[in-house]
Amino acid sequence: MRATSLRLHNYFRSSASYRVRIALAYKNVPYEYVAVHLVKNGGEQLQAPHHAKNPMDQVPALELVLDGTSRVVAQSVAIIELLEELFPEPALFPKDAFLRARTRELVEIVNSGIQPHQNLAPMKRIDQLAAGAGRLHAQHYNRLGLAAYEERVKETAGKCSIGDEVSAADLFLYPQLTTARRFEIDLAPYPTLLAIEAHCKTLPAFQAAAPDKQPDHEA
Ligand SMILES: N[C@@H](CCC(=O)N[C@@H](CS)C(=O)NCC(=O)O)C(=O)O
Repeated sequence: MRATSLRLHNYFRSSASYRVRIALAYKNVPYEYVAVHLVKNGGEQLQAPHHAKNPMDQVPALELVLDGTSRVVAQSVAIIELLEELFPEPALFPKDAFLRARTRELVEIVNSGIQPHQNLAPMKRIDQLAAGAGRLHAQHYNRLGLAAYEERVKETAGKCSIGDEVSAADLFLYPQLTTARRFEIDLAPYPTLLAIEAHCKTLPAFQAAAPDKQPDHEA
């Protein structure tokens, strides 16, 4: 299948967008950056043009032409798996079946165990139910998920989560640690995660995808 004209609808500070930016940079795939501001104009993700691309009203969404047909895919896991199929090298999933499953397990610890709890919309909803509780809720699930990741990853970690090669798991962990700092989580209890992060920080794909390198970055 031939993929052309990739456009990533995303937001510099979004950790789910950050995962996809790392994948695109790691696989050296050129794309157009389309900024969707999650706060300005009442939240551009909630407006009709973006809703048509992702009915969950979230970023990222990847628009692309596949064998001549215009398509849109949302959800960072689905996007990264599609990129893996379209651009297999360098691989983001190990060849070994167990390690591939373990990669997906680590991905899900972040993707479903942590990130949904710190998202803007649920935090706002929790704040409506109990003022100030949204942030405490996000902090709780950050600690829970990072502790689980730390415990699990010790079995496979080398320089990265799965041995010494970058895998999809690192694409989910790395942005999550940036967000955890924003929530003032003490990361000292997770030394393996910090060592993986320090290694990934030296890699060009992780550097290029950083929020402060994006065209819509705001201090
Ligand atoms: N599971 C989704 C999560 C996407 C997501 O939560 N995106 C956040 C930014 S990181 C968002 O658009 N939030 C907007 C809102 O909550 O209004 C994915 O992996 O793509």
